[in-house]
Amino acid sequence: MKKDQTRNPKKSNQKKDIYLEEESQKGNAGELHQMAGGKHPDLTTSEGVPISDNQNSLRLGPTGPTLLEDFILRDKITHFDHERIPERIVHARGTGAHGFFELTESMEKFTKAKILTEVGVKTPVFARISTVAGGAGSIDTPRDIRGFSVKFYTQEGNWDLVSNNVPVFFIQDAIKFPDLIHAVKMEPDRAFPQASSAHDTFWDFISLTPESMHTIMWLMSDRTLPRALSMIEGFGVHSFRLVNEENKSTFVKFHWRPKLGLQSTLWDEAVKIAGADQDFHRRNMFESIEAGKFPEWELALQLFTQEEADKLPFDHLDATKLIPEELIPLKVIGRMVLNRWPDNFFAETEQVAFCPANIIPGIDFSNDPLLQGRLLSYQDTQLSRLGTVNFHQIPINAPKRPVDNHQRDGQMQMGVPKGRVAYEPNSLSENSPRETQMQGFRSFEASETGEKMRIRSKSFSDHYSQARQFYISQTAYEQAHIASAFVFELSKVEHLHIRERMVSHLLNVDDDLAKRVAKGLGLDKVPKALKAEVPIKKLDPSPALQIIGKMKKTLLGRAVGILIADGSDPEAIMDIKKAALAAGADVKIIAPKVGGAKLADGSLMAADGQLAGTPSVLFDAVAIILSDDSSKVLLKEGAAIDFVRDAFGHLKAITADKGGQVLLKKAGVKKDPGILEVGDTDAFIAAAMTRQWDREKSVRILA
Ligand code: HDE
Repeated sequence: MKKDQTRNPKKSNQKKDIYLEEESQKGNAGELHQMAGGKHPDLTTSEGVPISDNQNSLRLGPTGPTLLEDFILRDKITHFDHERIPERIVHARGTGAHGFFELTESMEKFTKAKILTEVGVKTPVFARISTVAGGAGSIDTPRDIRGFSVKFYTQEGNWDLVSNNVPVFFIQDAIKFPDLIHAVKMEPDRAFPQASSAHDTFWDFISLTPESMHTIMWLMSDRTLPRALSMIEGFGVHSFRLVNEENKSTFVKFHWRPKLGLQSTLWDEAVKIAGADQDFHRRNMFESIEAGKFPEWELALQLFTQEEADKLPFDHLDATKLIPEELIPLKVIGRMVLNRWPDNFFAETEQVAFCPANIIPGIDFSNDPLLQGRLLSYQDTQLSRLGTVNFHQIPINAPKRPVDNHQRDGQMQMGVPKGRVAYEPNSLSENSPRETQMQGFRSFEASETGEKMRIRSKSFSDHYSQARQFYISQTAYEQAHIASAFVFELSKVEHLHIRERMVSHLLNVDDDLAKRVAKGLGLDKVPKALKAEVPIKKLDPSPALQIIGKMKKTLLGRAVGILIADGSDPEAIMDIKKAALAAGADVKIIAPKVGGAKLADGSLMAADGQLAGTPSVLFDAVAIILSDDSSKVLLKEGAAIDFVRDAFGHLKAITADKGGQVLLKKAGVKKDPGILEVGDTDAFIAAAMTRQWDREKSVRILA
């Protein structure tokens, strides 16, 4: 309540008392209003007419029919009926926040874009992070690529960097996009599965599309199971151009790198989080921003010339390829901080309209055929989603520099242009807008020749070398997760020939991977490798492609859960809580009752969550502090046993006192470096900063 008042600091209404007097005629609604308290502005219709009764429609006598003339009812219901707009065809589920971008190193040598040359200037941004396949109301944690869009409101107009959390894409030509999306979305005859790639149509399409093999490796990796939105990387995918004052162009790939480090969940954990908290990522972003722990990323560039591009062992214009950091290093040039939650989800996060074609002087496109198709698609989709050519006037989309041109009218026109002149050139107006030859946007002058044809470049033909490179770059733990993800997804595929065809592709990626998947699928015999279009290269491993290698040993942005009950030891609780808070973690107390627990010293400790609704999947490490009596009671509580068993199964650090050990025993927890006794707090905090990867082979059979 308090927060809402600070967010909506509107002046109070003097006529409130008359309103409240009449409330008495409305049954207990009037009483409830008085209980709600506060000073409120007039409630009005959309036309601004004050409303006297918002509880009852106009009817003929107390039990008579409702009257058609009730314009107040019709205004309210009609508006409600039209509240939804079409959700995005892809990336419908998203979470957005405001913030700023700050340049730390000038890129003047490469670009004239002010946002990339003026060090220290803070440019406002709005970022939206999304899943791809599910609808707007779907869960936050499916196995899926995450979209990562940023709108920079620069002094030279809006620049949109519309990225994903993996650096490559499934297809090489935009014309295949509708097929890809139709294949992954719920199957049209049965309308399921929602937000899942584990079904026949997806793998049918993929197994017939060799160019998707590299991205499929990323999709099956833990990259698509992020721990938090603030722990993902972002990649612009395509090569773009930076263009400097001398009109010299340098190719660029954009990367976002999370300050909290990269981190993912395990598959079993992600599945259980979906049950515990469908809004796990959205809630985490909201709570981090409310707590002043602002998500932050570095912006880094890979810069290269045409000559350097010519020496790469693949075509950089092919969106199924990445440039390993080991070949072209990343240059960190700035940071983005998200520090303000939107005031209204619909007005901002839902209505924001990103478009890769929104670029500014000093930035330009490359010929990547996927990017070229995107330049058309986003504008077009906004027209159907937002319904009018004037969507750029919606506050979240409006540039923060003046907009002036001769475009006029259209549905939902909000501006009131003055004057007689709406064309150019003209001699009737002295202050109508004119082109600015020098500062205005000029496309990079690239010379292009060629035959007009529907053709794919031969330089795009290698579909397996980088897929193989990705796989061999991973740690053994991550390789096992990838193999198991293939087994899980393909086991949901009903058609045997699709499963077999996928294994035939995997033989071109890595023999061992293919055999593990074949075994996991129970295939009688391993099918033959499909014929690759061009010889597969033995590229060197790139450790930068791992997640485990990029995790940071930190508790910042992470959470520790402490399970307590009546009789728990207050000192043990406070010792762990203090140490975890000092390390930067959030700490939550979980108890069998939300009202809290009466501790050994007789004090009442409030709970942040009730045991059944706050499972350990919501935390990165847990402590179990229980009296002997409470532990006996909790031995009969499945939620308590699962709390411990899942923390163990998800490779988390666990500390427990004598009472807690009783639960550990019942849950089958075996001693390892991540299982600690209460009192050894430093060791617990150190173990909480990572996962016990070696434990995994003892808790599940991976492919
Ligand atoms: Fe998108 N994509 N896309 N995409 N995309 C959309 O635009 C499209 C691609 C990405 O938070 C749509 O506003 C085509 C690559 C993000 O609002 C649509 C192709 C990358 C978002 C569209 C691609 C992306 C979208 C749907 C193949 C990473 C969410 C709603 C040529 C670099 C934006 C909308 C937000 C959204 C088309 C491929 C990222 C239909 C045709 C590659 C992050 O226009």
